[in-house]
Amino acid sequence: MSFDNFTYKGATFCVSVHSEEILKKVEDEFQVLDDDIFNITYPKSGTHWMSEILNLIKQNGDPTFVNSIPMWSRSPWYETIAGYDEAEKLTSPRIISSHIPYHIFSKSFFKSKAKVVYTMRNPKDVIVSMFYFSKILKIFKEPESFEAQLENFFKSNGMYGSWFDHVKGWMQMAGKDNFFYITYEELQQDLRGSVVRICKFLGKELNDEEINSVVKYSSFKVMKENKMSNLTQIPDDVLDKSKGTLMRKGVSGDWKNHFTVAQSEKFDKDYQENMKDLNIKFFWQE
Ligand code: PPS
Repeated sequence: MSFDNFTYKGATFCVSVHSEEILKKVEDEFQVLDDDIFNITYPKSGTHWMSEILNLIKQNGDPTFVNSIPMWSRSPWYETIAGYDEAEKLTSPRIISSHIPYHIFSKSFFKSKAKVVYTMRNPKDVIVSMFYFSKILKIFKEPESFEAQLENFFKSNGMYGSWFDHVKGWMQMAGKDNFFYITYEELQQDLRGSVVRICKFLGKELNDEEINSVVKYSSFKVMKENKMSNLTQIPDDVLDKSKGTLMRKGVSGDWKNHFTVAQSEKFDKDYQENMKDLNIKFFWQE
């Protein structure tokens, strides 16, 4: 995947989506409020899914809001040119999405009581998901091959920089009261249990019926049909919907259909090397 890019503080950004001016504002000027909730991920790790879950929790399981307001308006990506002003205007408690690397995150967060939910996904599935998304998002030049996509992953020149830097950066927050991390695989394995854990972290008490409703409306099947969540409302000059969709497969382990044994073994070796300093084992490794 390649695109017209620029580098800001060591991470790669896209000229048509980001600007240095907005990134500076994100870091230095954005006023984080005590009741803000940040939905943070590396791309293709479950951003839309977590956004839906958080917004449904905020609405006590009532789907009216997520069925009537587009994803990018209810929880904008605040580090983007299009999302920054929208995020500032949200009604509190604001749910703000972002792929921002930890070292560029808003400084005012660290003086606030705001919370971060950080969602990660098996990087092999991140690569597969990105491979297909690169074919439909028009700002990307279509990858020559899966092999090329895989190689790029280790070159750190993907959007938002290196997956390893992103995860290791955000994991510096692990153990803090206002930071909760979860994996896409845990959401897959036990969505209801995950929703209960997220509610507990947010201090939000939902009854059984409300939790069931969060689970129902954030399921892949329902989200895929929700025009406000599935990106089908994005104009054709941005997303070539004839070639695919954001809501592609929604499964864990699709990498097994794409990686050769040799590619997988090499990936595992490189992964170990890059992650050797982090003493956290993630769910997909178990
Ligand atoms: S983005 O563009 O970076 O914000 O993409 P992101 O939302 O992080 O990731 C897209 C992948 O998440 C899958 N997805 C889901 N999986 C399961 N259940 C639900 N409800 C759900 N919603 C989104 C989506 O299908 C993409 O994964 P792939 O593997 O490509 O299908």
